[in-house]
Amino acid sequence: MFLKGKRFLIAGLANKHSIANGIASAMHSQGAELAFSYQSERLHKNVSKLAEEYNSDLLVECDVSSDKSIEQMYHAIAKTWDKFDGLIHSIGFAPGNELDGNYLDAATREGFQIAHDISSYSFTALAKGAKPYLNENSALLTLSYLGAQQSLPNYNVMGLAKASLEANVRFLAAAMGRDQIRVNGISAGPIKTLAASGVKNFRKMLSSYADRAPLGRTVTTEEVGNVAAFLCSNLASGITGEICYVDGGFNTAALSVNEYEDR
Ligand code: NAD
Ligand code: 0WE
Repeated sequence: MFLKGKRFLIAGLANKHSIANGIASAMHSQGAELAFSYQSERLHKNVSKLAEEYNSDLLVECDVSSDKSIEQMYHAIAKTWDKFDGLIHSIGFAPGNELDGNYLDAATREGFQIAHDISSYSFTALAKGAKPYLNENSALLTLSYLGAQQSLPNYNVMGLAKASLEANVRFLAAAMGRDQIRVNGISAGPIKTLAASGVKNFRKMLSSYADRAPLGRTVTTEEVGNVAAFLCSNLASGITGEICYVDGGFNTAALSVNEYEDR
């Protein structure tokens, strides 16, 4: 129970398939007390059902594209929690038409701005708002993807936004470290969530991943959740500014072992 006595806000829970749900489950198992923020009224019922399983009734609406919405969320949380111990940012978005086809053809100024605002700046905005309420030894965590480091089909402007998010992790770590607040990221392998549904050839991508990854499979939200729980706990007290890969080793392998084994 390495999160006993700690309180975390989880932003980005949409349904049971969400990476945020794997994180909530693992953190709850380790004894954490949880609050949830959800994007819009439309998600309230879903989120409150899931939150119940984690003995949480601290649910607040927050659209991270609005500073006012973020301010209202922290105001509402402060009515129940005087202080807390960190937050999980599990939010990413680009307009759908940006994530289809050739990057140069798909890219627009507006899509670029929205992707960077929702997927990267919002982490800074949440950190800024949380700062007055954070205990010492707090931890902030966000979710990234390999597209931050390497190009791949269709991920397009989200790759640029994730590169910005990973730099954000390093600059926030430097900005908050002297207050003993740690900031890290997890770069997760592909998982079939709401944000991945509707992505062209996603199933084909999952099987290419499984094939090249040293573990020979993709990862689960539970596996991402366990690493999230570790990074937010005092077990990781010496880790900050880091991007930790939870991808079955995919990013470490240039070729699949399958194609070269003599069997
Ligand atoms: P998901 O759809 O379950 O979660 C995305 C969340 O972002 C949703 O809860 C949605 O409500 C929220 N969101 C979008 N715009 C928002 C806004 N304006 N205000 C507040 N919330 C907003 O999908 P997921 O796959 O669990 O995604 C969570 C994170 O994990 C994202 O950052 C995503 O980029 C990242 N990630 C996903 C994968 C994958 O393959 N699924 C892999 C690596 C990283
Ligand atoms: O970060 C993500 C999801 C990003 C995402 C997905 C959508 C689809 C629906 C952001 N915005 C939107 N907007 C929508 O309208 N992942 C890592 C999952 C993902 O998404 C991809 C991937 C992978 C992997 C998109 C194209 C190619 C690969």
